[in-house]
Amino acid sequence: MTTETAGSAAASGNAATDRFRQSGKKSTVAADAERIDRLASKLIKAANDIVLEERVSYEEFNALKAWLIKVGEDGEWPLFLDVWVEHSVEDVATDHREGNKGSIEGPYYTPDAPEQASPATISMREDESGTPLLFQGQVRSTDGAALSNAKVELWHADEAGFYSQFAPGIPEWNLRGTFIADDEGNFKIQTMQPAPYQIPTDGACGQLIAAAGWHAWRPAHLHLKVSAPGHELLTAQLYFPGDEHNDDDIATAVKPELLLDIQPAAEGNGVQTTYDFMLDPVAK
Ligand code: MBD
Ligand code: FE
Repeated sequence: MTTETAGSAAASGNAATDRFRQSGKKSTVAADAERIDRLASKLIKAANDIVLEERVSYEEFNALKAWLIKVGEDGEWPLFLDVWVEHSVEDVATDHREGNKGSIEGPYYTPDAPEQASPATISMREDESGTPLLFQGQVRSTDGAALSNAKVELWHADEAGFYSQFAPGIPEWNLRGTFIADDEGNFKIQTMQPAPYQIPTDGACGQLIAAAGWHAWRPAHLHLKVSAPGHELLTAQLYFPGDEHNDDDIATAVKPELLLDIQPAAEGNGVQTTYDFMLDPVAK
């Protein structure tokens, strides 16, 4: 147990770092020296302002250096940036939208999850534990038109708060899938309710959280990418009412519009929820 826990931050961090490298997300932007100068100068100025305002000591400066080195060693740059910065990038990228509010992607998306036509059951272990969750809804355009064959990608943690491909011992596509909605944009997916997620406590990010007296929790959430031809891709997360971390998500990624309405399942055990998505047409 100790060894497993000790290995987990670096293992999931490095998996997230590898995933980023393979994702095709580029490490360069179109070279525009003016823009780079502006952004880098602002970042450097912000750091210097903190040093001067807070009279940062050599001891603190060296602790920062050591910590930044460890963030890289633990592979936790994707985790650090997605937890503490991505929410602002997401706000900027989507504030023109009239359709659904989205939320951050986070570090644990993997593309090309096996495709199934709706209705479907997400890939899970035979003895997957948790509360069965029926997740259904309709994908429409902002003008109200149903989007036939919309695509709903869903990924989330298991009942212990772990993601497949980023924690050991979980089948590759567990609780991950791509679902094709019907002609009316309707989807119906049987899955298992995820648990709240704790940022790994034994890596650099966890060290910062403990040293600062913060908590390491994200509320339980479903991750989604919803798409249809001619429409902007929606990356979102959905949350469960009553979760104690909906109001103090470490990743600042909860929005009121993203709270689900959870009802007892109409058939069988567990719960069900209906959530409709509205996608913005791509601007012409
Ligand atoms: C997660 O599961 C997550 O969604 C984010 C944003 C950051 C860390 C872990
Ligand atoms: Fe997540």
